[in-house]
Amino acid sequence: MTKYDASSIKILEGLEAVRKRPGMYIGSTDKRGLHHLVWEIVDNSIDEIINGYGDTIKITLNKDLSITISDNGRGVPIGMHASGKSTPEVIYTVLHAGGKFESSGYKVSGGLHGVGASVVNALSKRMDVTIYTDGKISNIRFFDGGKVESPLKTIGETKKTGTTVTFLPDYEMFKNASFSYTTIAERMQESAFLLPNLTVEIVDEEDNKTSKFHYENGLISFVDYINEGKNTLHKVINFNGSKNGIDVNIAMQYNDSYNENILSFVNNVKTGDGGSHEIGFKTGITKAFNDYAKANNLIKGKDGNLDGSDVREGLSAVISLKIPENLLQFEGQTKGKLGTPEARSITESITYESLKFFLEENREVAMAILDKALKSKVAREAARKAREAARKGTGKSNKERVLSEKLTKATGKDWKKNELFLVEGDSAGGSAKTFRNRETQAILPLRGKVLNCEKASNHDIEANAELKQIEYAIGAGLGADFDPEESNYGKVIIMTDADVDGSHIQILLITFFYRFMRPLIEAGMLYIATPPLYSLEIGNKDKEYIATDEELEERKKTLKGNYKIQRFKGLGEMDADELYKTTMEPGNRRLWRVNLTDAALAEKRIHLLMGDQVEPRKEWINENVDFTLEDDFRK
Ligand code: 1YM
Repeated sequence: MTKYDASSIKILEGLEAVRKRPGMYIGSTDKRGLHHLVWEIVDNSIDEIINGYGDTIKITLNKDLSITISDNGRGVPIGMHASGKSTPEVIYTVLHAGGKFESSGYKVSGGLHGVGASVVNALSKRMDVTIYTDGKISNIRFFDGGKVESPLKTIGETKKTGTTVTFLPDYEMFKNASFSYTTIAERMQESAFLLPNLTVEIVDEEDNKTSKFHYENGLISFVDYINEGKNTLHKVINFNGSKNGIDVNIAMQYNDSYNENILSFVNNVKTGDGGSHEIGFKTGITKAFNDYAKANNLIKGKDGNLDGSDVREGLSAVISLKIPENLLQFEGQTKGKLGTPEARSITESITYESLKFFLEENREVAMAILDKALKSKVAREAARKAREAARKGTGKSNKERVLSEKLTKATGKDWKKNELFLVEGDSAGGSAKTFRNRETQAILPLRGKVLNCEKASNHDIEANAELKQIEYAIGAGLGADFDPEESNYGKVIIMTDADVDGSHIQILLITFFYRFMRPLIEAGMLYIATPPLYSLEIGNKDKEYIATDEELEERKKTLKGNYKIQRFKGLGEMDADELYKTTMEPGNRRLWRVNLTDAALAEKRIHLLMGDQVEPRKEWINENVDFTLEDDFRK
């Protein structure tokens, strides 16, 4: 018989709190939250490997929708805890248990990480932990959100060491979510790049897929991977150094594109919003290239200096820092930005010294990169002169002419409040014009398909009338010259039909913004409007609008008697006032913000999905798109 004493009741209350408010512990209960459970368990394995124990992690997606994660570290300690319970029982049932989170020198405690294995248990239908340590195999099992089904017991002998955790998420809480092989594989591949002694194996029992990641060359392989399929100017440059307990490791390589791709990590956790280490790196490379260019008479005087943006054109780089816990500072809402001031000066000096040395030793590489940077400088200065001329009135006419034909401007002067709608088709554009908010909303109708910027040459893009209109309407430049602070609008909103063509136009436009106005996306200024799919009329009541098929199904269950459902095939089928009310009016409309959480992944996806190589695209689509879910196309 189980005895419930005061401490057991407290533990159950703790786990219950997690079940009541899962979002507080794992962020959300969608796909992202579900995968958070995996990272929670995997991070314990990774910590063990970083500390020098074990070298392999295996993840299996089981047919019964549970997942198994195992490592060959020391194994979770199996001794008794002061509370009279076994250590594993404490680790998997007590919130925030695990003294290890304070003790291990490099653990990052910012953000959502490290909330503990007990949170995973609380949100699981079943959890099974098998530990190989001290010559024994020990097992403990839980059910229904962390209740002990079978306490820790020895089930055999072994010479191995390690930990294996299997859990079945409580899918009542994670409705409609399922584990994604691709998501897990991509994240684990990233860990394998950062930890060169790690091997990760991933198995999907349902689809009979497996992947294995191991990269002895670490960051060099990471940059090779980012630049895969691009024309690179030289071999990957790799350097590292260490000062005051901070380790810096950097790999970088230029390709012949205009895109900048810098990824940074601190203690193996991605710093998606950059921070002091990225600033140090950027300052370091700018100085090193300017010094080299001056020493070799490629530029003269102060006016000749290369800008940071000049030396980052076509650059792919990965920056990885190890910072002791007492120096760690994270900033920003998502704690994705490094604050640690020392990281800036240390990264800058290691970058500057190493790159300076490298350039002196590798003249050909130095000249190839500088040639590109100097061209960027010329283009940047020409663009600035053109802008200044436009401001003074000269050269203005072309821009005005391009726009006057198409753009319906907003009358308000506060750019942050103003919105630019890019509307599919002239007829919907016309409706949008009549019923917009004249003060804040501007309308630019787009005719037909937009150019695919991933396939087109820069010349084609420059000559494309539609894209020119967008560039001029926003008025903040293009490419390296783009500055979101100069934008005429606080929001740029893509409004297309809710069909396959509309989705295509969306992705073509997003590709354009990603390639040529990426800071606009990074600043959270790009949006997608979501017109309703259906209208519902019941007798003579006001029309209702329904956004998705799921919502329609739900609504239908509550309907009795006579009603009329209309499916909108396009924006043009709505009356002008309907379009405004449902899709454009602040407060009523639903906008999706386009965000860029994973720049490296976005880069590869855009290249893959919008580029000119057909086979890899087909492969990816076959693996990742579920053709039975017609609904996905609208999203
Ligand atoms: C599949 C999940 O959890 N591995 C794992 C966890 C631990 C240890 C080893 C470990 C850590 C330490 C000492 C230590 C954990 N230990 C604890 C605690 N894999 C997985 N592998 N001995 C073993 O950090 O000192 C929590 S997790 F709290 F007991 F130390």
